[in-house]
Amino acid sequence: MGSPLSFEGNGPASLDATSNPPAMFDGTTRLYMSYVSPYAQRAWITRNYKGLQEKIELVPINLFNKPSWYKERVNPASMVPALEHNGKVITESLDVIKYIDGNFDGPSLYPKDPEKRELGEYLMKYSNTTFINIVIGSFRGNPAKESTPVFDHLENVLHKFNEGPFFLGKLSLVDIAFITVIERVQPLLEDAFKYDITLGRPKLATWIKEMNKIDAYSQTKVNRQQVIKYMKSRYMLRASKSILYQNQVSKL
Ligand SMILES: N[C@@H](CCC(=O)N[C@@H](CS)C(=O)NCC(=O)O)C(=O)O
Repeated sequence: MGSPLSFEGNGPASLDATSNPPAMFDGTTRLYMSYVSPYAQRAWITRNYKGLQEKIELVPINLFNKPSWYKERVNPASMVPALEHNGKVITESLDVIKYIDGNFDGPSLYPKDPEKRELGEYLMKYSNTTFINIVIGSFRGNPAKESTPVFDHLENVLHKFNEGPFFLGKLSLVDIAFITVIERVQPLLEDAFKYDITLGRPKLATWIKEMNKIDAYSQTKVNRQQVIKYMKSRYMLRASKSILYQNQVSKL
């Protein structure tokens, strides 16, 4: 029986501490991921969008009951995602999505235009640092106030290129980097704080709608109620005295 907070997704069953490792470095390209992780989800979306379902095998890892071989043989940092390709392992979600985009067939997810690339680099880094830190930090205080500048910043950037509803105009790795985080923080902000991040932010509202129309993304989404339950347990019940519970919620 899985823990009440672990969940499976739309793909193969997760490997846990009782599972054998795959035959590593046998020529198969493998994406080690988790259905619960926004970082791993970025790589999963990128793989799907580029039509690499047959070329990159998904290897979901149960982060609540992780196999010991994962740290020993795949990623010493013990985190997902990790991509096994051509005898090496690439880690860190932003590096993994850039690697998949640059080294496999399928539609390009990064523009050639230097101005867009520069903004794209900045935004991807921002999605993993300032943005996520401020939004998650605000859950302990007043999110409507504290996270306003970062959502306003996204709204402003979305006004920059008008050839499409996405950050760099056309869909890119930048959109993929942000949507998996938005998918988790937006429901929690609405449910627990009655804060609608799209109110007064028409570009952000349209961007979220457009992202949800993309199958490569929608296939990877986690159920909204599960997200809310998980996010509450992770960020709003930190004082819980249950050690088991603390272990279960320290995965995101
Ligand atoms: N900076 C890393 C963060 C990856 C990360 O934090 N992954 C989490 C899941 S969301 C993880 O694997 N944690 C290990 C664990 O829970 O045991 C990236 O962008 O890939």
